Amino acid sequence: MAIPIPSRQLFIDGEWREPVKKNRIPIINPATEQIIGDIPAATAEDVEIAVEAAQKAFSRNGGRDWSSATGAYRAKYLRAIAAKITERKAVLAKLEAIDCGKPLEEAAWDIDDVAGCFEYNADLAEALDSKQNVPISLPTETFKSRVLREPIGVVGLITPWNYPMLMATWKVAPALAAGCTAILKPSELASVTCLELAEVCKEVGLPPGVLNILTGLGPEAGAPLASHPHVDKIAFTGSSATGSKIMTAAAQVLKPVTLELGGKSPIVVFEDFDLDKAAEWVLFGCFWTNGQICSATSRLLVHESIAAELLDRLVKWCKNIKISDPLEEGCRLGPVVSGGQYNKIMNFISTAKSEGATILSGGAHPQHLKKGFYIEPTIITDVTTSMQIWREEVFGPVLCVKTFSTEDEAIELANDTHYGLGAAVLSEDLRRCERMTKAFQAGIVWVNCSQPCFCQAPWGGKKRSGFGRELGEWGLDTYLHVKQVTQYVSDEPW
Ligand code: TXE
Repeated sequence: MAIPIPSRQLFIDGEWREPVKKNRIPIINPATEQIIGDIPAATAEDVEIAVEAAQKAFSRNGGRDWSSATGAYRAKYLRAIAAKITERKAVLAKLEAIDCGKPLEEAAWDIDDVAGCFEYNADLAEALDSKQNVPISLPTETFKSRVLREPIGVVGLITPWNYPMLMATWKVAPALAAGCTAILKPSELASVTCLELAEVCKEVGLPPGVLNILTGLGPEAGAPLASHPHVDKIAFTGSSATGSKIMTAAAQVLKPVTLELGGKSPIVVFEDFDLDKAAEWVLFGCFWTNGQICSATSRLLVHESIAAELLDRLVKWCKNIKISDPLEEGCRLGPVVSGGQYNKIMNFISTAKSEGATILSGGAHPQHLKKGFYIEPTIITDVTTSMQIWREEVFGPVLCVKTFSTEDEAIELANDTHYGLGAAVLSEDLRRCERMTKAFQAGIVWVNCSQPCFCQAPWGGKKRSGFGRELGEWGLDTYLHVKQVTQYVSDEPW
């Protein structure tokens, strides 16, 4: 059953605050196309106030500030946030399912991951305390060198709508663990659970200004954050086009950026792999979260000898799964996030048809649903490598398929993309898997699976899928500044 959407304001300096221009953005339920609430729309004026609050929280004069507190102190807050999120899991999962159209069961997994990521970063924060003043061995005894790891400063975190709370957490948790203070700008298409994160922070008594949450449009709230001279770093997940704009803005003030952008990831299925298991991974890899995953393995490369049998299994699944309101029991595929995304995906499908590809399954709005941004799971064959559907990120429930005959051909096709986020290989021959792993031009490789993600393991891309890593210790490092301290320790005059 649907639940009411809480009405919230911007979260700045530990308080709810109306946006300076008092504007709001409607929330549209993608399953019904109805307006179900609204979120505040921040502008440059609000960014200014939030940056000031974050600066103050980073280093107060006197008193205990976030940046110089111990990691153990910060970890207590991260653990308290994790506990509150777990307490509210049922409500948060529902809100997320309603807001972005994700099946409720998947939304619930995401909320577990959110809590897990805060917990894990609490561990990293504690461990940071013992990683200060690490001595460096020098080829002389005249000097001593050591390394301090300090928080970068005030960070701007700009996030997308496909995993609203989880993508925010991938940035917020390590930023806070490192001792940075932050301004989070979630996507205007799905901000509801990020505003609930603000409520959680209030309840656990997170010091004011440590995390500020500004909802709003990209050009109005995101752009001023990216270009702000007192925001010391930007972490972004989203489209390559917006990533490029953010990097350009950041370059004006020479601030570091980490970018997690789009993808067009391959899954390569060899003839020796069990067909039922292969079908499961291919489907999960492409259609989970309604296909709206940056790392979705949306290009299936299948050995020609098993292509017909595998496709048969995939089509059967596509025709039998439950497509419904994400809150309905057993829903496997909900609507895509917005009308804009719906039209974009439908255009990809019609361009593929007009370029000569075959829509083997799906390709339309499901007939049993009158309203909502639903798209049937779609499988496209007879694809050439020059077609748009092969080259561009669709970000919806669309799988395109090509066959191969040799391992070399599979590698060439797999790497035939500007993107380089994920790649998967399914084969019983582990030596072959190892060769493929090395040959893939991608930041993440899955062997005999697709998509599993753990907050302990590094996440990020190559080529136009971006750079910098999130998660694991690598994720924490992107919020830390390494300071070299070298001391003259000899009694002899220099
Ligand atoms: O992305 P945007 P959109 C891809 C996917 C999708 C396409 C468009 O292909 O179809 O992007 O989605 C903020 N300065 N991905 O339009 O614009 C924006 O408000 C600063 C892949 O939603 O990249 C939001 O918070 N910020 C992706 C965030 O950027 C700006 C996940 C992402 O929005 C801004 C989502 C600006 N000028 C979409 N313009 C992935 N890698 O997982 C927008 N924003």
